[in-house]
Amino acid sequence: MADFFGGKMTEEKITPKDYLSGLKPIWCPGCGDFAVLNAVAKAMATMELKKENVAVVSGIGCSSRLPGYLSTYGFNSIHGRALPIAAGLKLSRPDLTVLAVGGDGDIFSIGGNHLPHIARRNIDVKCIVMDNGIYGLTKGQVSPTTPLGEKTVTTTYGSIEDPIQPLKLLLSYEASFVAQSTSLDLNHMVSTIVAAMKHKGFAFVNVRSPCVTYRGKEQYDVIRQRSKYIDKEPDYDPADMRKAWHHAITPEYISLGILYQKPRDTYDERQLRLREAAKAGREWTLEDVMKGFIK
Ligand SMILES: Cc1ncc(C[n+]2csc(CCOP(=O)(O)OP(=O)(O)O)c2C)c(N)n1
Ligand code: SF4
Ligand SMILES: [Mg+2]
Repeated sequence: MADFFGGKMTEEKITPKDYLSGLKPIWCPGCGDFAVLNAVAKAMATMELKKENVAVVSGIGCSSRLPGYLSTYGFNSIHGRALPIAAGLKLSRPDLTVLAVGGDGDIFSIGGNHLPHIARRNIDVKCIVMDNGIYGLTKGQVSPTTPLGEKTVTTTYGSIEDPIQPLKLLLSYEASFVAQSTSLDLNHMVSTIVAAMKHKGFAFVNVRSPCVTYRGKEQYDVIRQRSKYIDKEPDYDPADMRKAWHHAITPEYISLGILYQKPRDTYDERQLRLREAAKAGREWTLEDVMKGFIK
């Protein structure tokens, strides 16, 4: 039997399907984002999250359509603004699990200036980027993660830009959880997203997710051939920042797994403590607050 949110009222186990809205995705056949949607639903089912306690925020892009395909709360907002909206939501409703999802263009390009601040503040939002190295929705323009020399509709002789490297960025932004996965490996995505959800603080997951239409389906082969699971290494230690840097900058392979994880105080917790301290011992009136602004 379903409750008001379409959730289960009985003791029946929640399944990934319960997190899907039933809206048919309009992604191209073969798009990597299908697998990301499934992984997010599976991760939520693994965590047995109540749908009414989850909000998924996005900007604009093919990948940013993802919240519409879920039955949780969702907000397909404006281009580049998934992170500040997710941050505001988390700070006003700390009880919610808040995800920010989107593409390389949305998160690293137009929304790029929000990334360092949510990371350094360690706001408890889980950010999942579907990194396809292209602006898919607007028909294949060069993006900040398009490889040097790649031909796109705006770089017909090959891109002359050096791409940004997301994992390097996030490590230098002091993100407390930095991971990479790929649409090619559903189980790996699920376990990585579950780990991100369990992590206390800002968690960043870069998902190599092919755009078959504008980067070609051979992207699957490129990722398959170049990937390496870093947690299979004998000396793997995600708390070791030096090793994390090595896996982030190596040109030898595409690192898959949790590169870095070190929990620390979150902004959310500090804000709560600040509120308690401000309230302690005194009643604040509107007049008191206004006086603070007029010297
Ligand atoms: C302010 C603003 N500028 C530009 C656009 C056009 N636009 C929409 S999506 C997009 C890029 C999307 O690329 P990405 O985030 O990588 O998503 P993908 O489609 O590849 O999943 C652009 C440039 C817009 N909607 N709003
Ligand atoms: S254009 Fe690319 S990113 Fe967009 S739905 Fe098609 S394959 Fe996916
Ligand atoms: Mg993209």
